[in-house]
Amino acid sequence: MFSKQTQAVDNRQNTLWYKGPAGKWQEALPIGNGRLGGMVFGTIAQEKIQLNEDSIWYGGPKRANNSEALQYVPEIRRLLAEGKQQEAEHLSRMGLMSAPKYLHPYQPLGDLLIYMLGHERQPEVYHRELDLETAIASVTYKLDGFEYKREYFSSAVDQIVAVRFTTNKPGGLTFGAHLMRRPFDAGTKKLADDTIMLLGECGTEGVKFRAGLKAVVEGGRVQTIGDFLSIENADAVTLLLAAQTTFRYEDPEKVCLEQLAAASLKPYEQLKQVHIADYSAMFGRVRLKLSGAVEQDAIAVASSEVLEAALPVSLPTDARLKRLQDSDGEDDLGLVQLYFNYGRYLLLSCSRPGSLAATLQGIWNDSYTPPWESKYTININTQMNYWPAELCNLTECHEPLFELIERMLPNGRLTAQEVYGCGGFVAHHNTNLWGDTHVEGILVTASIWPLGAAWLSLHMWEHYRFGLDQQFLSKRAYPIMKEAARFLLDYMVEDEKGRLITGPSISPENKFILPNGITGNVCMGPAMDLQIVRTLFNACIEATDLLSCDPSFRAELSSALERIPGIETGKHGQVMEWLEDYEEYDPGHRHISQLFALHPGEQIDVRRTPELALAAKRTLERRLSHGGGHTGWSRAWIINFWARLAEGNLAYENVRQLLIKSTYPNLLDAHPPFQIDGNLGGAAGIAEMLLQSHGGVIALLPALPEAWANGSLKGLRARGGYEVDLEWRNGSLQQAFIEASSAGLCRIYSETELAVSLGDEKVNAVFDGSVLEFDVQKGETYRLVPIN
Ligand code: FUC
Repeated sequence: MFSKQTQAVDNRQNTLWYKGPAGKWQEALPIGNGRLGGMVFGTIAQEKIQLNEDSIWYGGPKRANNSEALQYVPEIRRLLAEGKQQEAEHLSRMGLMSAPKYLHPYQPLGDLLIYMLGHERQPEVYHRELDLETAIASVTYKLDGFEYKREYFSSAVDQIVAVRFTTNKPGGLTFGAHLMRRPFDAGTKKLADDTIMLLGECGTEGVKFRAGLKAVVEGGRVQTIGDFLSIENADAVTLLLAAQTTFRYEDPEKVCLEQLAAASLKPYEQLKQVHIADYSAMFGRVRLKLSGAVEQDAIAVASSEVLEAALPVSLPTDARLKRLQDSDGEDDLGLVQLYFNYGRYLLLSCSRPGSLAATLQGIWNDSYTPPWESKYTININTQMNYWPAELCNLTECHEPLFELIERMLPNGRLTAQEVYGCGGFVAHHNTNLWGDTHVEGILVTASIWPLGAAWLSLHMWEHYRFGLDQQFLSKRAYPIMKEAARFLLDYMVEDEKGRLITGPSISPENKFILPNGITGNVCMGPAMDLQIVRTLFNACIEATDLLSCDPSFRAELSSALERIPGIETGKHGQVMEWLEDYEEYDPGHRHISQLFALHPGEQIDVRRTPELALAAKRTLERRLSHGGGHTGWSRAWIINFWARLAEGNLAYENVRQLLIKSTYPNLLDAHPPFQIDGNLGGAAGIAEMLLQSHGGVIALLPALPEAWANGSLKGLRARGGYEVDLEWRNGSLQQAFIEASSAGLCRIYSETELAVSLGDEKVNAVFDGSVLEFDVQKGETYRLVPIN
């Protein structure tokens, strides 16, 4: 009898490692428990751990809808209809946008700095690493023949960051540790001989925060001197850091002290093991092994065991990346695996139940004025952060996004009423800690875009589609989707051809050139808007069927759908980005919004709509030939697009380009600067190359590149409540295991017939030449093998 393989884990494959400390932030290693994060530099004499807490944002809520907007929306539409582009944009800027009083960025908490006595020398040996299997960073070095080790992790269980120092030199640890405060923070106070507390605030309307640092010393002693914890002649020390803000607690100091007290009662080894158990239970759900072409003999020897990737694990990670960059893309499948696993690690470390949603930088930001305020840009970036959540079996990491959407809801209702005179829920291209939804900023290129809530609400629908949680659908997803759809029904207008269209809006964030040479952004009915509307309305209709509710709303959606323009192709054979076949101002633009329907949407499909799929291909080729994919996230989206187009080699080429052009030595994504969307979208893209489940069918190895001829994969999820394991050889599926979480009809896309079995029993399946169908029972795992 065949059973699912348990794969042996080799930690070296899932470790980022370096021969020296980080010289700059882009070399430091991220740790995080969703809420509390650090960037570990690993410097010997003066260690630095740059810290973040997810609710430390400058300033308070803005709730600043432009109070005059209501009267100008029809006026802007009229100007657009009359072809008065510049006048329409001029009025949009003044009439719709909320004056930015001040920007409200996500901010750092501060730095934990550690000054070691007598360590100002070159070490004899040095090693720094981040183990993705345990979510523990560590540094080991040798000085004067003595060994020193540091371990760093952020525990979701104990809600603290722990930094552990050990040495084989008796009493060999003497150092001062302090929390570097920001110029505008109140300072640090002493709470006990072993505890200091940093006091901070984020402007008069913003949150106040506390960060407590406590030393647990073995041998030697601890006292405070000035702002420092002073540790003398210890054998081992654990530094515990807790941080909280008034966003969650009235008295953050009290909570910090409770968390420090609780953690300090546990032996370090217990803190560590509990952290590893909690983290690895989620991280270990998915395993990916990739190998290139392997000789037949080797395959025979390896039999059903997993083939090792060609891994230069002996090279430090930065050197390995550089090798790829210098050779312009020589295969390093181990690095691809590492990048994929790092994406899962990062999502788990910056978005967990109880934390806030991942910002543009996850939780890792060292600037008080970060690019784009390190907030939530919801015209692609925040959504991309969550693409791996369901597919890569980290569904609980999606929860903070749902809470963000729910926090936005009351604001979005007000914005819908005050700006557009509409019901329902609207949001524009940005939101923040407070879930603001107004038309933000002064940039017409980005701001005039009221589809943010609609796109985000589809994430709740996707959560349902993957897990089939009826309760979630009825209590949380559908009510939000319905309000996002309500807004659109009220907001869309009829054009001169009787079609229902959105507008004023934009195609993020590209410009078109009108026949008279004038360039513009603001328009009626850009392609992505209409694709999102169609996706959302269809999802709502399906939800009303599943929940047997709202027949009149359902009817309203159905009749609206009949009047919404479909996807059109233009003069370059491309998918049109706007309702008219305008020339793009920037044909290589980083946003490829008109392909929403290809990914994450599914109206364009290689099998169901081959002509549109061809147009999507032309669109990508056109973007790329004009320099597209130049930001990390754009490149990551391109991987997902090629994967959906079943173009494995092109998808892989873009994985390589992501690593070559848009990746820092710590493997964080370079927009540039650092943005986490490229990491997370890239990881999702790699998964999407191997498993897809849109359009009602599961596709196994839909975009397998030639270079990944052999490999295996365990634990990805497919829509319909499935978990999938795959094994392939010489570019062909060897076997698949599909575990069903509920009874139903499983549909697999396949070019060849597959035999289905459950244990030793054959399962009846119907194959029509492209789709294999068989009934599944809840909790059972089915084995699929090609019939030769
Ligand atoms: C969008 C993108 C930019 C950047 C910003 C945060 O505006 O166009 O490239 O990622 O979001």
